[in-house]
Amino acid sequence: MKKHLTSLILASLALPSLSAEAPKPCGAVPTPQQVDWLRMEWYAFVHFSLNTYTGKEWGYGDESPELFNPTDFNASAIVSEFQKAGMTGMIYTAKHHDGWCSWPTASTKHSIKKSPWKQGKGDVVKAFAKACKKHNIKFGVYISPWDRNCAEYGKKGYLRVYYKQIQELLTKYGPIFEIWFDGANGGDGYYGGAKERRNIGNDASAYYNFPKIVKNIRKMQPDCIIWGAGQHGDVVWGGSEKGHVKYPCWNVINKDSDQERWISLEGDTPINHAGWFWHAGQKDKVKSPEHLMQVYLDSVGRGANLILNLAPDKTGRLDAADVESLQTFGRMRRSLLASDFARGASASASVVRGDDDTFGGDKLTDGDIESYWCTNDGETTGSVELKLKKPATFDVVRLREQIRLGQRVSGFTIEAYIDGAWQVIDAEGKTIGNQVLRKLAQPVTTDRVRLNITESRACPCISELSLLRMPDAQDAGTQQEYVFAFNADKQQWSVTPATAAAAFDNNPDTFWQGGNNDSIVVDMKKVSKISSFSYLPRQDGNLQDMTDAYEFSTSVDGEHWTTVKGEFSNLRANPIELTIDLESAQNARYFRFTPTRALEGHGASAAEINVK
Ligand code: FUL
Repeated sequence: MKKHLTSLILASLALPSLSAEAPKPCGAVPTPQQVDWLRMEWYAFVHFSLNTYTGKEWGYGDESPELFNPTDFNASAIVSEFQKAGMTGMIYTAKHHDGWCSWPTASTKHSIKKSPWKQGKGDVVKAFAKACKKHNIKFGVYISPWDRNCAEYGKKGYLRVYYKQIQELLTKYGPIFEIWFDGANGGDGYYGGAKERRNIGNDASAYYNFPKIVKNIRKMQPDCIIWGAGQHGDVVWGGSEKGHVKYPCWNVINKDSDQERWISLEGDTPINHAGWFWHAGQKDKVKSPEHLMQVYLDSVGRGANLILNLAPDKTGRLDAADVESLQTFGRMRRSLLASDFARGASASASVVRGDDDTFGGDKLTDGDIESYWCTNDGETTGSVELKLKKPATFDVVRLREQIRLGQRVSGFTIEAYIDGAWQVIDAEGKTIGNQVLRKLAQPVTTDRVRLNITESRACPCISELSLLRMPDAQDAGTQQEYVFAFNADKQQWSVTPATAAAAFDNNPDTFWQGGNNDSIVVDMKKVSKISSFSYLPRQDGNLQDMTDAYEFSTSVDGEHWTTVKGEFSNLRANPIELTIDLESAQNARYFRFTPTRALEGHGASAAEINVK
């Protein structure tokens, strides 16, 4: 900004007759903290807690703190991988839904003080905060509002506990760049032994009093970005745990009203198909670097940020396969952004604000994110033609708006001069915001490119146009996007009812639909040892009749059964295959799967069921 102001002043001194005023902001503008945050682009999520040791995605709240005992946890080694990959920060799940606090809190006894690790003297939050400082990346915390351990959850008493926890995290560990208030709230839980269902109603903000929480955070850490908290914070969920953010992507709520407010989006996803926490056997389920690139294009490349989860295992180390994919993607991203063929190109604009060079078309290619090309007030369309120093081949176009003046553009096209004629290479551009990365259908070679702004809420203010080249796919071998937990030989099995065959056909796209409490019985034709089973929910994006609680039984003779019950966690946000470990391995020729609850509706469904 400073640089821009200086050039504005210099320009007006040199050419007093051609100095134009900067445009007024349009709609809501981001705070300086929100701008800095958007420039961070991507950072790590770390889910590491009691669930790491139980194999669950959501703990019930009755897990013993004794479980937490990593033998080889080295926060610095983990954070150095993030830093090496080019990530700009990390957020740690200091407390997940099971309520166990990974720092020595005074708010509850359900904490690391009761864990054997470092004889109860350990502090995972401190270890990560320190490591982030050492490796020069930012540190943030996730602190689940829902607490399935606390006896007072759902009542007033819990709020005192929760506020204390937030205060501890924001006052004892240095600067926190982002605090995450997860949206999953209320439901079954241990709740101090009550073992019941507790609901906080539809308005989570009213129960937790998020306006008050936000006010207090601003006092304790004015630069901390607040994720969630209803819409009282700075950033909200991108809308899927696949990391994709919808496009067009507006960074405002209540758009075009006097209540308009700047709220950015963050796409979140685990690097591993197995889930947010570490799970045995997950090395075969890591997302490929190419998959991660697509996630990056669908989040950062749509004007949002990306938080990518890596989960330490029981020893406290990251999974080698996860790290390899992360580093390969990190190199691909660096290579994508490294050369910008548009840099220094000469420009001619259809219109320049007040004919003032300060707002000229060449601002698109000067490498200065603060300077921008701009039209006159009221002119909401315009184009800039770029002449590159020499022809270049590119397949990604990056555009950035000067977001300090608000998000404006809602339509653009890009053309290239190919074989003696202008050809549209991107006809579908909508919003820009902090940045869009537009992947073209195929690489284009040219020395002339034209940007056309076709629709904007006010005169467009475009700060950068870059022409980039996507590096080649690194490892086509890891492209496979769906891997089942186990490769059971299902061909020999007989399934009752026969309509349930769709849940045993190794095809994630077909699924069985039945009624709640309708059991599926499988005869595997021979006795074997079963230590776990896995369930893949319907994959068609519909939550109706999606089974999220079960009874699972095993039997040697089909008459005497051993049964376990449980829930499939987090399916609403992340309907992935979940593996359930049985407490002890069972000899079985038969197993029975009985759905006992649906996320929505009263029916039941399953896309795939596996045993091992
Ligand atoms: C969700 C949670 O329920 C998941 O367990 C995970 O923490 C994810 C990041 O957010 O809402």
